Amino acid sequence: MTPVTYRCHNHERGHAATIAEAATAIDLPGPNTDPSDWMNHKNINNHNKSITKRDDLAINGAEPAFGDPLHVGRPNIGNRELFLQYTEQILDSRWLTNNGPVVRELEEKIAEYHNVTQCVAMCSGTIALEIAIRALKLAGEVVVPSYTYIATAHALHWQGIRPVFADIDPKTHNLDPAAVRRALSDKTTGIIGVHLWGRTAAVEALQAIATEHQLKLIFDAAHAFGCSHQGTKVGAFGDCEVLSFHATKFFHTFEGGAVLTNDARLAEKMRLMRNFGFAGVDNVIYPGTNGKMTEISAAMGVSNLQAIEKVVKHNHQIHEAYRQALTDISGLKLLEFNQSESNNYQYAVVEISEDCPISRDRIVEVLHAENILARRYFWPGCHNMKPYRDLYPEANQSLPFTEQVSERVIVLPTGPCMDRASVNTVASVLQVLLDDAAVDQPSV
Ligand code: T4K
Repeated sequence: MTPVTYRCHNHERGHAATIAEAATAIDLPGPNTDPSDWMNHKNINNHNKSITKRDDLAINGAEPAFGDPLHVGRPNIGNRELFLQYTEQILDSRWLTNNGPVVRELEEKIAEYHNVTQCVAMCSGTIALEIAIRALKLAGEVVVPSYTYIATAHALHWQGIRPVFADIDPKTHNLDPAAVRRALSDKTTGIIGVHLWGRTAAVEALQAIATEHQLKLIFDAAHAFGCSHQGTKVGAFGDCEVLSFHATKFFHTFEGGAVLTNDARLAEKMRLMRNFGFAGVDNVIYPGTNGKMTEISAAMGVSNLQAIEKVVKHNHQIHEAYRQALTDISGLKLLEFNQSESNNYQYAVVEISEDCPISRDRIVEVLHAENILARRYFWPGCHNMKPYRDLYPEANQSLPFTEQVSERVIVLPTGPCMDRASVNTVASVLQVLLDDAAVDQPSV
């Protein structure tokens, strides 16, 4: 491994290049070592209830299907043993943050994994978005989807930029390029596309608009770690792409995020910005912020990266299990991934049909009673959240598909707490509920 070298605040590097090198001395597992049991999770098989009729539902007085709750965002714990060994090493080294060796090692590995030259690790995806927005000098208005996590909009508003919400394509849940064109004004300086659920946005069409109107283009790739678009992994599209490493993400560092790009100058600027603008020990050349990732977070990242193929495989199996189990339930449709791309399969997103005999919110309520903590992401859309509803009350007029989709989506539990049997139990709850609602709606 080539050690990464550049200045860091208060410290000119002179010690061991990477933890990986130091680790050789203490015999850490190498990259080919089988990760410890990342799926070792007490929720697995905590259910044994058969659900075949309405009286079996917790909402009708039965025991919940699951003793422990099933979450949408149960964190993966990659290679636990490796993480603990890194932790010892970090504590012994007393180098805890400020662009330390494990952060640099993680950046190098993530850049390599995504085939880009630059990865700038940060303390959260939100800060990474804010820094990318600032480094690209966005101002005035920026076009974004409303159907996304609130952080995409906040990262703009926080910097005095107006998020102009454009509608989505109801088939992809991603920004509709035609709606983006309609949202442009003479104040527009950029577009932020979101690769929602890890399914990539309309990259070429958005790039064409950005080029035509001389706008900057950022992709919020918070859901899309390791995902590809026409065979190219995220990271290379637009001016830069932003990952989130929050605990609930496919790949996490407890909290964290990163900007990926092939633009070395942009990356250098963002490195400066995340470290208060320090260009040397006493030399501040920009009014920066603190966006740094800690060493312990990076250690979690390196440990998760080592187990990543197992996580993808497990997620894919769970997604396939949902696909099979939900096939015969009319009124529900599971969003598919393009099998010819790299996917992380982190989200199992179900859309209820227009003629579904029961409301989305009632379905979520029934699932919660079974300890199945399904989510209504990203209801009601950013434009309907108080800060933006107060500022831009007219925004809803141009967002019919955002409103429609956000009323119909349910995200089901995935990740290490799930196995095929739990998926089948979730599906049997849905089957009984919908069958029952179809014959006798008022009783459920
Ligand atoms: N852009 C997009 C498109 C995003 O989706 C996000 C974040 C961002 C930007 C910003 O990136 P960050 O600044 O967050 O790095 C969660 C996450 O907090 C958030 O990171 C994520 N998107 C969003 C989609 O989901 P919540 O509030 O809906 O979920 P939360 O934190 O309540 O957790 C979900 C479930 O996971 C719960 O049932 C509890 C369980 N859980 C959670 C944590 C933290 C665990 O079992 N263990 C845990 O440690 O936002």
